[in-house]
Amino acid sequence: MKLSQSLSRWRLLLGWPHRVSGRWPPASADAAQPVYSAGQAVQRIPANIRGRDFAVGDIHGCFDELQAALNEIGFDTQCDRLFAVGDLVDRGPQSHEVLAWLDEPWFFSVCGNHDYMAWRAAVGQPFSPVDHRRQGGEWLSALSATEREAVAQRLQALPLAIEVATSAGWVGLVHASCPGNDWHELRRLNLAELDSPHSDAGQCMWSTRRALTADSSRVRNIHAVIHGHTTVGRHLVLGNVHFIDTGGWRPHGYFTLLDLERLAPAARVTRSSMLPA
Ligand SMILES: [Mn+2]
Repeated sequence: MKLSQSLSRWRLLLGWPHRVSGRWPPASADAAQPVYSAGQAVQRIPANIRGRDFAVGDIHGCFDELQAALNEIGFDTQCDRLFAVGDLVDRGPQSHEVLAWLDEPWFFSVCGNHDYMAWRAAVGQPFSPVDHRRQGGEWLSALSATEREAVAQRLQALPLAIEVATSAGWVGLVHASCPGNDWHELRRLNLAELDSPHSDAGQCMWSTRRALTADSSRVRNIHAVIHGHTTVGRHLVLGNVHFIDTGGWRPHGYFTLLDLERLAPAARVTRSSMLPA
C-alpha cells in the first residue's frame, strides 16, 4: 500500500478530514487558545413524564428538513423533547437559525466537531488544523459581530455529553465516541485537550473508529449510547451503541428520529392515523 493510501486510511479511521490545512499537531503555542468551557461536560436530564423523547443525528443547518421529519412523527412541542447529537451548523443553508432552535425548551444538543469549530471561528480564534470555511463554515462571515457573539455564547454552552433518563436506564448522547468504552470517563475529561482529536476529549467529537471497524463491544456504565458524526445508510447498532446520522443534511439522506424509550426509529404518523377515532 502506498504511503499516501495508508495515510488516507488512517485519517478515515480517526475521522480526520482529508483536507487539512495548517500545522499538525497544532503548536502548543496556542497559549492564547481559548478553552472550551461547556456549562458542564455532562448534562443530566430527568425522565420525560409527559411525552416522548427522540434523538436526531447531525443537522448541519438543515432545519427545514428536520422540521418536516418532526411533523411526520407528530412531534408535539408541548410535551415531546428532541436531543441532537451535535453538528447543528455548517454545510446546510440555515445554520444561522441555530439560535432559534437552541432557544426552544424542548430542544437539547451536545457539541459536535462543527459546533466546536464554529465557536472557535466566531470568537476570532479559528481551530488551526482545519479550514472551517471550507468545511461549510462560510455562513458565519455573513453574520454581524453581535450575531457572531451570540452564536459563540450558545455553542460554547453546549455540553460534551447528555444523559437522559428512560425507564430502562440512562441513555447517553455524545457526538462521535466514548473514550475507553466507559461512560464514566466523560466526567474525567480535560476540555483543554479538545484541540487534539487523539486526546480522550477530542475523540468525543472526532473519532469514527467504532463504526469503521464495526466494533461491537459495549460501553460500560450506561444503558445505551447515541452517536452521530459517522454517516450511515440506516440506523446502525454496535453493542449498545447507536449510530443515527443517516445524512438528513445530504441530498439523498434522511433524518432518523430515534425513540429513546424503544431505542428504535420513530414510526411516521400517517394521515389516516391522525384522524380522530
Ligand atoms: Mn461531526
